[in-house]
Amino acid sequence: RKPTLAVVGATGAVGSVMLGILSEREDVWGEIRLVASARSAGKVLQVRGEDVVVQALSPEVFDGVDVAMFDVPDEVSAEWAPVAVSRGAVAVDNSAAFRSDPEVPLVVPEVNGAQARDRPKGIIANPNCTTLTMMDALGALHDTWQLTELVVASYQAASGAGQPGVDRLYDEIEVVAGQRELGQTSGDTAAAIEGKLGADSPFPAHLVLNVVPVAGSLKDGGWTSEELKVRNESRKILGIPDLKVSATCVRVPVQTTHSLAVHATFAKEITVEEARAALEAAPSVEVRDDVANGVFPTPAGTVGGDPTVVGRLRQALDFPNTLDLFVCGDNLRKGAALNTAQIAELVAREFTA
Ligand code: 11C
Repeated sequence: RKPTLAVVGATGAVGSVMLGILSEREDVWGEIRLVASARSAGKVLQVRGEDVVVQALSPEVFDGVDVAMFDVPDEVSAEWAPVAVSRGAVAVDNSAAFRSDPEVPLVVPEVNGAQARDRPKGIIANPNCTTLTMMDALGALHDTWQLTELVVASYQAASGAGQPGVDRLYDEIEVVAGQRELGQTSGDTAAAIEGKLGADSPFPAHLVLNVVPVAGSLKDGGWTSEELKVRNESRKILGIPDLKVSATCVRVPVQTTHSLAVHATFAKEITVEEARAALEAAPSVEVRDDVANGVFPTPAGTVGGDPTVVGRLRQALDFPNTLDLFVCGDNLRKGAALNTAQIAELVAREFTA
């Protein structure tokens, strides 16, 4: 039989992309139930070309559900994913609530999809979009050359902070549009933006005409939550508990698609030609690497697509086992909704196999 799916958080930034993805992909689902907070209950959304009325989150909404996807804040997932499981569903959770739990697999189907079956708590976690952006590419290289060290700088889009992040970026753009005197004196743009929009923002500094080297919340030792997620989640997904990782996560004025400058060191010497061949063979990776002809990854050239786009492949001049590369991935698609949908489809196959 075709399993029943619940999409919890259907009205959010990731949820909206999810409805599009569920409408585009092979239809493995019977009923699709849309769930959100009581505030959004009663709204009508389209999925698979049909109108579906959003239901309020409650224990009963999971009755008869086989797979429940959660695209909601950590604390909502922490409370409600176990409720869905207690009502008989497998929960596929896109929050950080369960990712570090040893009894919850953290899955990227192209890298460690088989682990989705080993879920003692009935929960499967979806990684953070920043980590996910590079996992398909690094997984393809790790298979042959064995990754040992990872040094990363991220260039993260506003939509990583959800719809409020996107709204803030566009509001800031409106404030500076046409104001060519701004950006020449320290604090001038911040003052203009705060004067019009106030200081309350999803970001710790204005994004427009700027980059902000703080993404996520501040943790011990001056690291941010995003930087620690890159380290912990890369280790868990790739199955390398002692992988050396150092990340600096930066927010940039891009609407959607995270980018990463990656300095990846392997146990064996790797050439650009070998790496390119391995990346080209990876079905979910697209190589755009011909700078002389203007071919390289950009967020604007990646957004809205499924593949991870990889380019700027270079053998590090002073590190023979190290490859430098630039990776872009749509943070709302492969970074969130698409990967969650792929995991859910792995579970759906168990019903139809
Ligand atoms: C951002 N990567 O760009 C974050 C959003 O752990 O799932 C996703 C946070 C998470 O702000």
